[in-house]
Amino acid sequence: MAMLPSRTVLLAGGPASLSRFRGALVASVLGDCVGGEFEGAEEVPMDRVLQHLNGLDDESRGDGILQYSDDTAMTRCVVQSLLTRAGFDERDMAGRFAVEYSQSPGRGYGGGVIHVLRKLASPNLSDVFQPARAQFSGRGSFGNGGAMRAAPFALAFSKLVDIKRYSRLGAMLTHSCSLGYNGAVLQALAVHLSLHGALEQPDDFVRKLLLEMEEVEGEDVARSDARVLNEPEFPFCKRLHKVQDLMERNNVSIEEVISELGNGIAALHSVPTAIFCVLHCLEPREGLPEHYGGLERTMAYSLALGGDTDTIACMAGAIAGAHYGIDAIPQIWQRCCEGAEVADINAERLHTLYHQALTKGDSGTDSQPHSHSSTQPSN
Ligand code: R7I
Ligand code: MG
Repeated sequence: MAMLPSRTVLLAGGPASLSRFRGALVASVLGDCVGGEFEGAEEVPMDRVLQHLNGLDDESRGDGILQYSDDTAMTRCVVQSLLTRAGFDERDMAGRFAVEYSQSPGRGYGGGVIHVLRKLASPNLSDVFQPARAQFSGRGSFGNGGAMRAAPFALAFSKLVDIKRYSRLGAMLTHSCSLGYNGAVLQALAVHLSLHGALEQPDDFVRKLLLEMEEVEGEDVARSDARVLNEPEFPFCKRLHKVQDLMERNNVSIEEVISELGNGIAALHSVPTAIFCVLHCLEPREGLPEHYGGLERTMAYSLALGGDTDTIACMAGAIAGAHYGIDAIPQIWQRCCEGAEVADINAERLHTLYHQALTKGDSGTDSQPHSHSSTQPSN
């Protein structure tokens, strides 16, 4: 018997459709912008979250009222670099981060990363990965700053090997600890799978992530970083197993999600959390408005966790947007967010680049958007 396409497939289009590309980039901006309100709160009563989101429907509040933070600022740099260079170029990307920070330093950057961004502005810098390596006594940052800007790698490259390689390198420009850059790899993989419809089978989605991350975290450097930071080996895989456990439970409280997965600025305490938010909100949930679709539920739920709300909602937004597509994001919400229009235009450009590369690859004339990398970062 032929399977009928699901409602999401009908709405969002097939794998890697334009709607999914637009959904991913625009919903990541949305999460960043709406999440700013609750950043740092311990846990936010759902009533307050819904009040905030309902307030966005007030036409009189004007366009672009919610400003984006470093999440979107850096994501835009990644996108511009990938588009301009038609692939990964670490010097170009690093230069864009430095210029963006110098022009607009008040976007809420992490306390450590600003030192990297200042050093990246130096014209005499020969190794653009060096400033990140010097962070935190030479261990590098484990913050989620690499992961928050990882979605575009899944929209520029179609092969898993490229997505893993370049999302890692892109993150290493500021985050050289494996607990930082592997969070970026996990986030990019989640967006990639979602873009290709894998959230239609939620259990498989997590199993596929686990399969990839077991390889990623099997590296010696990841094992030794985990030991040094008093984490178990395969820390992201461990969290993905917790995601599986939480998915199996009928009733999961927000307190349990926070205590099991975290809601903090470490990549380990936020990327698996964002993934769980998306999975949990695939179905209607008690406490969330019945008229909300999955994208709206994901936004509301991410904010209710408190903590690093803008970044968790930004990452959950990218994954959910790639699943539900652009039409799932209320127009009025989009209009409230600074940078949503630019994200939409960029998504279309990435979609063109992605499919051009695929066509060339298929005809055997070229492969994928390529690398201009001259150096490889040492660990
Ligand atoms: O990771 P990053 O770019 O940003 C993290 C969050 C995001 O939500 C941003 O939007 C922003 O709001 O902050 O910033 P980093 O400065 O690299 O890391 C953030 C913080 O994590 C640092 O300021 C430290 O407090 C902490 N941190 C560490 N502390 C001790 N040892 C990160 N790595 C370490 C470490 O190795
Ligand atoms: Mg943030």
